[in-house]
Amino acid sequence: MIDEGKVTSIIIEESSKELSQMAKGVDVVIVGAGPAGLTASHYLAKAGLKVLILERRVSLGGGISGGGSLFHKVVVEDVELEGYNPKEIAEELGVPLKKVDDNLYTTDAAALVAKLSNASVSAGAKIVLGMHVEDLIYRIEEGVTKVKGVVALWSPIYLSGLHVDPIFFKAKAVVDATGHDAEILKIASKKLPNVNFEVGREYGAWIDEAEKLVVKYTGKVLEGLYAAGMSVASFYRLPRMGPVFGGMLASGKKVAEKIIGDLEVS
Ligand code: 48F
Repeated sequence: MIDEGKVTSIIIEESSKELSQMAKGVDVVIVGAGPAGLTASHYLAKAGLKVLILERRVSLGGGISGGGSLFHKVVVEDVELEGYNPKEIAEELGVPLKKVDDNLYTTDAAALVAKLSNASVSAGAKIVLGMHVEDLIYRIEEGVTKVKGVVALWSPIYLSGLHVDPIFFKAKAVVDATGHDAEILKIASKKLPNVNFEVGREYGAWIDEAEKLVVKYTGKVLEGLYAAGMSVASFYRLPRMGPVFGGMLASGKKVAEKIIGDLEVS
């Protein structure tokens, strides 16, 4: 016999225990559970870091699921992008690939979502869905603005427009993996002192350039704040690439390695 009240109390107690632990501080908060955020979380968690992904939707995968105009296949390439090979990363994460051209492979959008999500949680990353990040925690140390965590609201509260105060998650590093909108970089540009940048929108489509440049420019934007995936393209005004996902995987892996280096994980 399963008691209804017990089910609810288990959910609330177990969630609260974890959320309260994570609020006090994790190593990395990743905003957005798209391809870049999920890939980054796998490598960060695998390196032993405490990783929390906050995703405002109640689903994983960001822009993957829609494939190319809702066709259910996506493309990953076998090329070197600034030292990262997307096909090799996909294989490392268990994504089933079919060769369709000289250096092009395809997989189901659903398979990519499933395998990246599995790689993330299996490595130990924690994913909280339905959580909208709306602001940043910061400090100014010796004149330098440093990001120290995020300010978040459950998505239904955010969407309702109710005047409800948010909750906080402290972190040594925050990653903007919010896609085209580069929401966290926009927040930084508007809400943090001594930050002198503006965030625009990516240029039109040019796959070869987009895939290389998005990996090249992936990395730290401010002390404590990093960008991965399409937020990099918006921030640096790079071209877009559509349903080719290699650059997102490579960008996720690169940002993870950068943070691991910066946090000096041995
Ligand atoms: O858009 P998204 O998939 O970003 P990505 O990882 O990959 C981009 C590709 O999907 C595709 C492309 C390249 O092939 O052009 O678009 O860079 O995933 C971003 C996730 O962030 C969530 C959003 O719901 C999505 O799942 N997100 C955005 N803003 C917030 C957020 C926010 N303020 N708080 C929490 N989650």
